[in-house]
Amino acid sequence: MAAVPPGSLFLGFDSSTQSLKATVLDCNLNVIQLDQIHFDSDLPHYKTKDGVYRDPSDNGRIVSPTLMWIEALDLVLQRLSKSGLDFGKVAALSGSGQQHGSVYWKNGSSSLLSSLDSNKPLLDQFRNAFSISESPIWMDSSTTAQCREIEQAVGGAIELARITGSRGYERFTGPQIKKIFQMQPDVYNSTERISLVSSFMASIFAGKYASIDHADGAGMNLMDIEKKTWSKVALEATAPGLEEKLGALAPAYAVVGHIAPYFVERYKFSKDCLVVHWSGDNPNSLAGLTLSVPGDLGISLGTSDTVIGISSDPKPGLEGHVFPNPVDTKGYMVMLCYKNGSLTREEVRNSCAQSSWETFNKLLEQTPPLNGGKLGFYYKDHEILPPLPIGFHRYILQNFNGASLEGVSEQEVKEFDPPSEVRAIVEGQFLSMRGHAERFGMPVPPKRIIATGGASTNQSLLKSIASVFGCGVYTVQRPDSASLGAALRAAHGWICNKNGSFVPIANLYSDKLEKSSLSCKLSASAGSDEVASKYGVMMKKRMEIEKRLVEKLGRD
Ligand code: XUL
Repeated sequence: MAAVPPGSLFLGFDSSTQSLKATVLDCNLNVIQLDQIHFDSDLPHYKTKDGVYRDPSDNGRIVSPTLMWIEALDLVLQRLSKSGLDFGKVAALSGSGQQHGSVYWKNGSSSLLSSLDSNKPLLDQFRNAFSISESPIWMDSSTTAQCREIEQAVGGAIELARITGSRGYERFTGPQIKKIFQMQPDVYNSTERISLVSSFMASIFAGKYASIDHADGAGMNLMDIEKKTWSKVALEATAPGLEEKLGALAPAYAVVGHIAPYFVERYKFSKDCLVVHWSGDNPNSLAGLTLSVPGDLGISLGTSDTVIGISSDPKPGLEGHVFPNPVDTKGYMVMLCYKNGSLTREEVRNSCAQSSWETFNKLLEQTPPLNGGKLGFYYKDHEILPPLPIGFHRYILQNFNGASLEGVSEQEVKEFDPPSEVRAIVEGQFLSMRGHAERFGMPVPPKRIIATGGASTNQSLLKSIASVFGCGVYTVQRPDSASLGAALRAAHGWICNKNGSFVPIANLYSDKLEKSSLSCKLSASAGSDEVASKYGVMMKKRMEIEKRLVEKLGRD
């Protein structure tokens, strides 16, 4: 295996919903520098709220300004440079993008990409590069009709899941493209290339269109997950002439090319610096958490909450998603995704805990596990899993003792007292994860859970996960596993490239995991088996109520 030259650095980015982060790893895989641009506060002129625009005139339409991501890129590089990073030492860079979001390059933009003027900021040069200035993102839920049309055209929801790893989902890029093709055919026709957020950012660094990688490509309802090629039937069901606009797919560990002269001249990168394909945030987190054992579950608590695991024989169905593993040639990752994550916890914190996490945690700790049978469903935004509209629903279970559901009935109530409300949202979110993970065939109980994402620094939340799932909860040193994973993947891509063929990622860290920034530690010990078993009973009731809510209120 090629050795990394001493002193080399690897740079990873995470272009997420609310921010652009950067993580720098040294050749011993230790984080030596971090920076972050927060869209709302660092780039206030875009007037985003939580990094997005919610369009009140179009039910469920949620977008972000594409140029904001470009301006953030110049800004984060300036900050890294000011804090002393020697870009000349970066051997390779890669990144993570919020999954599913898409960028529409106007006809003629490829020549623009390859001829950037290093005397000018990126923003000035890309102002006219896009046929759509507001990128649809993963929070969008305005494409239910397109999802059903695509499912029908390929032979049903199950068939679409069998081919592409997921049934039709509103936020997935295929339905988003279909909506644009149907509503704005001129815009579609004036688009020469469609990128995901991940391949869009990689394209800027490489100065040419970068491929969509297999892992993020699986989040589009367009890729055949077994063959790792575009699925003809899904393409045809979506829009004409689409394959040409998407370009070829590539493995996440492959190299796009050398960094563009713009960055060599403006930021003093070495011209040998490699740009490794970017991928989605969840695939990058899988890499950053070094998830490699089928009994491990990753839980990411961020703008979205996700549950991720690995599998060699996944069974795509009507729930959950299957993506190729970004750091393996054969395996897959399985995932559940919730739209109501941190922003919804924050809303309950603001209404019940004086906008303070400290108070929120106190209220959580002062209430007993199982919350005296109180169960809540909290959707500040249209939820993905289950597919329910905005709304809060609260129930009290009568005659609930945790042993069985015999004689247990539920009574709907309008509100809970603040401490119960806090416990109800937390337990509700984790019970839903446990219930759906079990139904999707993920390991329950898991051998261990590795938690990540901004809210994984909250010890009270970690304790609740441990007691709902009945297993130990581990954390890595840094909660931002997506940008850490991207930096690690940059190193992986560099090694694969120098080696001339794929190298298992574990070869990079097998002898130094404990001493590197990738090591994880036990943060909350497993709760008691008795409590976990009672949660199991409560979870069954929750799944029953959820089914009824979906029948009554759900999309589809
Ligand atoms: C995954 C999903 C979210 C976004 C958040 O399917 O929609 O987790 O990737 O950035």
